[in-house]
Amino acid sequence: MIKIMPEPMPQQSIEQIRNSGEACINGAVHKIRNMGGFDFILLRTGREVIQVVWNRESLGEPSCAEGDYVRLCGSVVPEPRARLGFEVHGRSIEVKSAAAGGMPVTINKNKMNLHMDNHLKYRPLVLRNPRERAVFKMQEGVCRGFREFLTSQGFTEIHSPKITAAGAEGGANIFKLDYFDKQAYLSQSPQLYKQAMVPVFERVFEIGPVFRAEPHDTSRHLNEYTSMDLEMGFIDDHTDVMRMETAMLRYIFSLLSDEYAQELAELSVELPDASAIPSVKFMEAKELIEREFGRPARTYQDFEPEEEKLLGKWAQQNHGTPLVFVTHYPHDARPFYTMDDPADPGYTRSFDLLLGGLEITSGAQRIHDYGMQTEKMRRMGLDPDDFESYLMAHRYGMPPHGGLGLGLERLTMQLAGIENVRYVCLFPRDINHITP
Ligand code: AMO
Repeated sequence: MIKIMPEPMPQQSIEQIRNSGEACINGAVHKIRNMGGFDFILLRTGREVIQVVWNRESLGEPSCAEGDYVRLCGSVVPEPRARLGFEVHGRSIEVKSAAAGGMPVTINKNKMNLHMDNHLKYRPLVLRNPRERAVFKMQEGVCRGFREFLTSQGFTEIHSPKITAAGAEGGANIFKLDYFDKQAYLSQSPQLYKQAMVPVFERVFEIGPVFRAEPHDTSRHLNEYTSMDLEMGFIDDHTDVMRMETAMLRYIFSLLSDEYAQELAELSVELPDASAIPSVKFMEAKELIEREFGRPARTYQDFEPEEEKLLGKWAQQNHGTPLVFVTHYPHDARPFYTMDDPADPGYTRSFDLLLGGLEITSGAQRIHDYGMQTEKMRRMGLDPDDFESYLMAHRYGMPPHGGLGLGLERLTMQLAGIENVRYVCLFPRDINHITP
């Protein structure tokens, strides 16, 4: 017999609960506060914490304990003093799943305040804390905004392989993998694949994991992070990509303020102004850091973290935004696929975006010409034969193109003002953690 699946199981929205006289709500018993004749039961649902009044005098003691997962029924009553503007006067509680007592961490306070070791060890429990989970609800909004905006601009979503035969970004920070009898690697970036897809779709994007074998134990490096990548054809230069990123960020911020206001409030997030993002060239940035802050450059390879912080400060003081683009990185500082700037020898048509003094994006115009790409590879000591499938796109024609990679966790940590990238990753992978 053919079975047609019925409608999916509905989930009650907070608006439905607010507007209903009577409601039965699924949730966790977040906290029970005995007030004498009655209890306040805080019921934690998938996104909210609902205040329930349990009248001990008429109903007896509530038949549940903190941590239990329950179905609680009662009447919904307007209450201006409750955070949601209403409360539920409880009538019955059915325990669906009882929790073992003695939870190793206390999740029902405002801030967790745990040592990082314990915070990460008990991650599956810690994430139940409303403030902790708000970070990840907001992060959902960031990904949604990225996807919705780019889809509206004609980008196609792709999924590139994470097992690869060569590194995309160069350098030693690549994880090796036993792959049957061959050497394989974990993907450092969808870079080469997103470029290969430009001749197919013209505009593509991907949100996916990337792996970096960096042995750093810093507050801004993970060994697995989520990269939000885009790549677009028929650009004139890298500034077209920068304009796309600016518009995309504005979309994300407006989506966050419209649909994630409660998480922004929970985390005290003030969204940055992305209406006009200043842009400086790499060498100008080095000069302005020395001029404005009296800190002479010690290297011209890249920025030191302290220099990035000062640039963020400069943007805030002079342009009223924590966002700043830096363009034209030196040739040596960028990977082989980056287009050199014909007008500025030694420098590239590349950019980074900094937010609050931390790099959140790298991007560039890429080389689309076969001869130019193989010549640059050789100049950088790479063997074009190792990149045969990548160069296939170049040999048989691809439009001028460029794109960017935006670190989801870096953006989240800067928006939420969280000082360590591990706290904005559900289950972080760093040099010391591969569990939970
Ligand atoms: P890049 O290597 O600069 O460029 O990475 C792009 C962005 O990814 C984030 N990021 C990280 N986040 C957490 N932990 C790390 N270890 C880490 N490393 C990088 C940063 C960074 O700006 N293919 C190019 C992008 C492109 O040109 O399209 C690339 O991957 O936010």
